[in-house]
Amino acid sequence: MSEEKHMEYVLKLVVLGDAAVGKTSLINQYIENSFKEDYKPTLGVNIVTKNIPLKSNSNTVVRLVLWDLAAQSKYDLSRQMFFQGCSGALFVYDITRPVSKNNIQLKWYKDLLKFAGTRSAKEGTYLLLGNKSDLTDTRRITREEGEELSRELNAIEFIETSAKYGDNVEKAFETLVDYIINRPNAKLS
Ligand code: G3D
Ligand code: MG
Repeated sequence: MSEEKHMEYVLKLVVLGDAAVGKTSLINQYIENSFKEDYKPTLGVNIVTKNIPLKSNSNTVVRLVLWDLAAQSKYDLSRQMFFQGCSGALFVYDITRPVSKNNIQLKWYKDLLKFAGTRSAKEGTYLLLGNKSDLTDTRRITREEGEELSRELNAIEFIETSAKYGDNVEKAFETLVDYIINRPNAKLS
């Protein structure tokens, strides 16, 4: 009996966006009950992992390591560490709060450039998410405005999500993972 070769990739993804846009809710919705949480108070981050089988190869497992800023993070001190070794990012804004969208450009994208390096930014290994799509009555940012920002940032894709109801949540994470795994010269460890 021949032994099957088992492969495991480890992918670190960072989730970026203003407080209360729904970063933790998106991760919890995606991870469901299978999550392992490892809160590092000194870094101000939650690190959760999830193993996902690769659709194209059943012997290959991708271990996702998701880094999420805690609410009261001393983030300014640990940014370098936050971005170290990351393969991709999810930028999240709240469709009811224009300030949270403006800060993607003013703050979060700049941080990615600064701390993850221009190479990573140029390769565009990140998605833009407009979260809370269920809040139709209080929406203040149109889908078109989200798409426009996504083009400006050269993001892989723009997706509206509802972490509350799960709409497009799996799609968002898997679009990013598929892109990273399948692109040429994938930087995986
Ligand atoms: P953060 O991790 O980015 O700081 P959280 O954000 O995940 O803690 O979410 C902040 C608040 O927004 C939470 O409400 C959460 O339930 C809510 N929220 C997150 N995603 C959605 C969504 O898709 N739709 C709606 N309607 N609400 C969402 P509370 O009241 O617990 O502070
Ligand atoms: Mg949070």
